[in-house]
Amino acid sequence: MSAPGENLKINGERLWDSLMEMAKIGPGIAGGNNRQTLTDEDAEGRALFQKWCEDAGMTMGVDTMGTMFATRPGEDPDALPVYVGSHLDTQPTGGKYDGVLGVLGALEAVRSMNDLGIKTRHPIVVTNWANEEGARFAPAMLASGVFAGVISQDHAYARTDLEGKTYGEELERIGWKGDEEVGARKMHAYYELHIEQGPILEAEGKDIGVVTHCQGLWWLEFTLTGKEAHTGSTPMLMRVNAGLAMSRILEMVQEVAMAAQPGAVGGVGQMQFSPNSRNVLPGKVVFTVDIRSPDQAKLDGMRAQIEKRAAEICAEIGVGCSVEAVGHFDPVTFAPDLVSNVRAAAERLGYSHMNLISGAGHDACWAAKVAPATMVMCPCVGGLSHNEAEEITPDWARAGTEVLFHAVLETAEIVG
Ligand code: HGY
Ligand code: MN
Ligand code: MN
Repeated sequence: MSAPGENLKINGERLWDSLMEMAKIGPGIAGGNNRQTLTDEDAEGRALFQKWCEDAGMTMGVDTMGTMFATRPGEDPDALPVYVGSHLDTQPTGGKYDGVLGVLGALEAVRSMNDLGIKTRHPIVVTNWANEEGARFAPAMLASGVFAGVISQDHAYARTDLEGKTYGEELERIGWKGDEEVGARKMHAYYELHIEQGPILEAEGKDIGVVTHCQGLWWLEFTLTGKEAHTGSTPMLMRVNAGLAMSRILEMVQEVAMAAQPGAVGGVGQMQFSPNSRNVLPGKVVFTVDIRSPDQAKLDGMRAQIEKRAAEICAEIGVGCSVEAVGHFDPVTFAPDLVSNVRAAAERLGYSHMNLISGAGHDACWAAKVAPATMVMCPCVGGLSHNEAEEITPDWARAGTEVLFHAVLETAEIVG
């Protein structure tokens, strides 16, 4: 099929209204969102998304991990669907657009197909992946990881949040455990629109990121075992201070990541002290080191260095040290044909664009294991994300969605 004409546009106002409507569900305390996975707020957002999909003539399926699949029929009953989606769950202090733009942008593409009376050979499936963020239940991209067959559903169901609730229990509790077998669906292709969550596109003045790759990731969960003791009466030389060991490990992670520049990041976002009392030295400290690089050797080299040096630091202080890899994916190369569709769509529509490696992980990284997949990115203000002040412009949202729309139509093949 020839590529769709540059006149095929989406309804940017309708898209923006839907983004703002969804943002009312699970509001944060500073203008963003706290719609964490499998919370009542997540359930409310899911219900609204389902209503919108059904209003657009789609039928909803849900799998046993809670991922939602809204289908717009194609003309060829034998043609595998083109999947288009992202995630509606947010960080505890998340923005209004991370993930949400990809789900509602995909919905807008279908709404626009309806407006324009477009028929496609392949069905279109708008997808809301469960638990992309991994903030409440580690790891990130949990449901898409089960879908791709790299994480077992049993493992996923047993993941616990900080209150000890399990994924499986919470999915049942909110009433969004579907009946479809995870991964039984087969994809012709997968597209995901997402904000960049970094500063490059805005700094370069580009409307569109043509995403060629995504950097790989390790989440290393350290458990350090010290000795609970009085912070006042315990002499310094008698302490078995797990908190001190943790601080030295954090400093070392920074050193390792800086020494691996360019193209490497490392840091810690979550830690727990136990008993977490002001005047008790911690008996246990648990924290997750997040390291990433687009270069496989660099990524694995950082992991090896950090684990080796952490063991040395703990031995020196006399603190017990164990580490578990609770999240991982290798660097991803997206499907060149789909990447070309995105680039051609941006050119046809007159949007400035550049190749980009995604710094953040996305469900597309796991979808790429089971089907040709790629991403479209738009800038975000100051490159800020995972912060309630995350912001984009309506023009960026429209441009990204319009490019997504055209690339999807190219793959789904217009037949009438
Ligand atoms: O961690 C990530 O890269 C994604 O935002 N879940
Ligand atoms: Mn995201
Ligand atoms: Mn995120």
